[in-house]
Amino acid sequence: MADAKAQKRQKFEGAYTKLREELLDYLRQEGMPDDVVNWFKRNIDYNVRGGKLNRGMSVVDSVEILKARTLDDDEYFKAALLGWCVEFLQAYFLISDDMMDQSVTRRGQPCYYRVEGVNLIAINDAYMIEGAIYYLLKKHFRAEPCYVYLLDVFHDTTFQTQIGQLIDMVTAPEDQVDLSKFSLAKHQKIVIFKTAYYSFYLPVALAMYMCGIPHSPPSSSPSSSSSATPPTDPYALAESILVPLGEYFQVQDDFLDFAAPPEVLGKVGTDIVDNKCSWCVNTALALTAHAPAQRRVLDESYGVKDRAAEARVKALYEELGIRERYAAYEEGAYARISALIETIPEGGMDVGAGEREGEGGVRLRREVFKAFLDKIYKRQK
Ligand code: GPP
Ligand code: MG
Ligand code: MG
Ligand code: MG
Repeated sequence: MADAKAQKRQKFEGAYTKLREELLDYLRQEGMPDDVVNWFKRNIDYNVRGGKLNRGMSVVDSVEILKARTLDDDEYFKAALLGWCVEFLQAYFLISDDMMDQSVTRRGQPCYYRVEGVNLIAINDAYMIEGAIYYLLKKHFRAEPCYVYLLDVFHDTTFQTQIGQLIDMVTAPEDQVDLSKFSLAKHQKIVIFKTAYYSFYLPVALAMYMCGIPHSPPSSSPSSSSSATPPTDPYALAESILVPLGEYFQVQDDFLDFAAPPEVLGKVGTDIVDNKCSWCVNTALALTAHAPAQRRVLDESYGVKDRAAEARVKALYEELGIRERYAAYEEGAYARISALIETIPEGGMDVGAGEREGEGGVRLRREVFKAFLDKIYKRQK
């Protein structure tokens, strides 16, 4: 089992080596000096690989589920390319975010802008990683009918993530604690825009476009926009499931930052000390709305760079029963998302996309979404 997972990752990493060569070849063909080519190589190696690769590999998984068969070599490479483009997008975000947050480490090594000799060149390096996405898409998809949709979805999710980053920066500046700016409603906006679109919707939408799933024309009946009726457009349907899933994932991330033992989580949580607009503090704020003494603990100790202050906030979280609140949230989220997934017919939704001769057409299947939900439900790290 663990072996199969390692093999899958290795195969995915094989595609990276090929894509990196294509990018470096382009620079060489344009006559770039060796030190420039080597700088770019170090940039992408440092920033794009070495993450968990969950987002990227989920594009491949989704294409396999949609086609309901093993991919041939060309299909695999194309799906992996789209997956790597998601990883490139994430690398571009994280380099920039670490500069804005003045963070020190990422993935167990110094943040890229802190590497000797990099500093503000990291800004251009982040832009170049973004530029590489469009170079690779053009090279491999320009002649395909889905090309314009791939461009659109990358542009749209990039802008959504930038909006999410802005709400985050404005709501929770690290050096200026003001808990009156926080609320669960704002938290929801931040996590949906900053995380859910690019981490959950983007990989699945890319897989769907690659499989040739068309948009359905907007329905003329006004009732279709009511929340009781699932969207008829397959992309709107996917979004209606994946955005709540992404939101659940981030609430979990916030909870684990406070509650998971560091030896299990693989890092020490810093949300309290860093004044993060986390689900935990927003829940605590809601619970202490009529308890001034407990609220004072938050006002005096949240976002304070001091271990004792952090311990006081953690003790208050325990007193308020944040663990039990989270357990209830998790059950509710699981039930809600399962119900959304079940709006897809059991044998899959007919999306009118053709397949190779002799094979069944592509259908939008529950398994695409279940695969995500099962990976996340009750995760400990
Ligand atoms: C990380 O959030 C930030 C993003 C995923 C989006 C950044 C978007 C940009 C347009 C730059 P974080 O700062 O809350 O998390 P971490 O702890 O990983 O730094
Ligand atoms: Mg950050
Ligand atoms: Mg940030
Ligand atoms: Mg976190």
